[in-house]
Amino acid sequence: MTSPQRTQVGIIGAGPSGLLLSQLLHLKGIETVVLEKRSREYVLGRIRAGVLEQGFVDLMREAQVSERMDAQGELHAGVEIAFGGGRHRIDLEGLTGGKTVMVYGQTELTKDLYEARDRLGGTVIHNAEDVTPHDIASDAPYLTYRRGDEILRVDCNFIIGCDGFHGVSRKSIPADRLKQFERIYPFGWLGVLSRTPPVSDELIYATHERGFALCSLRSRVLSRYYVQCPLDDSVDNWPDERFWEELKARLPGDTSEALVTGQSIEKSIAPLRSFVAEPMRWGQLFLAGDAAHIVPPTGAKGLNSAASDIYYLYHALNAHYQKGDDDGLNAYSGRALARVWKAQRFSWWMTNLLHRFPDSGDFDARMQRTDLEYLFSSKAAKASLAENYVGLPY
Ligand code: RFL
Ligand code: PHB
Repeated sequence: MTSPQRTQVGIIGAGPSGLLLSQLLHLKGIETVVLEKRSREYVLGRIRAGVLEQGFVDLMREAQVSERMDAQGELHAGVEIAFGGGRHRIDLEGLTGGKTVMVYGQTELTKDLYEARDRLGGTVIHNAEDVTPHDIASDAPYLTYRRGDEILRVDCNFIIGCDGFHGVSRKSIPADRLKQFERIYPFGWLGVLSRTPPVSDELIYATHERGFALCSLRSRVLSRYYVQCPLDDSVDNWPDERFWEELKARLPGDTSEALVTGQSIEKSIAPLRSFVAEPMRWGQLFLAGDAAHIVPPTGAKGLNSAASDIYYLYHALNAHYQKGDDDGLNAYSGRALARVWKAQRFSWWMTNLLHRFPDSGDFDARMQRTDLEYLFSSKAAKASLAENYVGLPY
């Protein structure tokens, strides 16, 4: 083994969580090394989230990576819910005292973060295999990884696990100390990206007997659509024509008439899962983002929950290095989890409200309808949806 590299904070994973934390800490003079299993091209090829809460937008600005987002992202003051042949608008701005969300793709945001890390000379090591945290319960933890035949070592004060749901960091916490909560939903989302103008200026969440559908967008010329599909389905079963036909069938008549279809440029199926691991800290290892929790995408909360973890961690690490104050680090797991569980609740509620569950009966169907009718008739219910959708305070 070559002599160890030394850093202050070792970060596993170069998704949005790992890159954003590394960038924020760098601006405070705190050194990081980011170890990523995949290539940069692979990371940038993933099409995922599109809706950012105000808190996330503010954090991107603080990280000095908001220039393109501020120029090209779209502020959305409302979302719509399509149901029973009509469309009902939730006035996010009016119901929350002026709050909005930003529509800007995770792919673009990740690109911006990579560019900022390059500009400041940040260390992001790609194709790092077999990344392993060691001695996490001691005050001298370290990471090892493999490149080809070479085993390399990074010594650090803290290890931050930003390596997503399938990463190694959560698995490094002793199993008898980790409590995991999980719900797997009996369906997935089939997503299509197409170079077509979006069907509506605002997002439309549609609930229909045939299943859920979502009309989202990345820009005025790039649309992102989803339909609920069986869990064991394959994209091979979904030629573009079938996808457009199914999407149209789930939208109100005037909306499906207005829909501009075209060739898909990406098509994938994602399973839906709710998951939380507690605690989010073990010794000097801290979990953040999808490494610690997953939500079904219905509430647009996955990436935003990752961002709130990064917010708490960034401030806690900064207080440690600048003032020797460890209160934030000690409070991290509890503070992050309190917000995470609220995002879990909202995502679970939105998923239950808008999807068709294969095993549900007449009673469940009527409850779902009543829940929707109540929502559209009650300002308080709409305000509750809006407050959660724009993001609870950090
Ligand atoms: P990521 O993005 O999964 O990044 C983890 C990184 O760690 C790497 N890695 C490893 N590196 C080293 N060693 C290992 N052993 C490693 N194992 C893994 C991986 O290669 C990867 O680069 O986690 P992060 O950074 O926490 O970010 C989380 C978000 O990506 C995720 O929450 C969102 O994409 C979820 N999500 C949405 N969130 C929203 O807030 N709003 C949305 O509108 C939204 N829509 C979505 C979504 C997720 C979706 N899918 C496909 C899951 C829509 C979809 C369809
Ligand atoms: C997306 O644009 O990919 C998107 C938007 C809202 C969601 C989920 C995904 O709730």
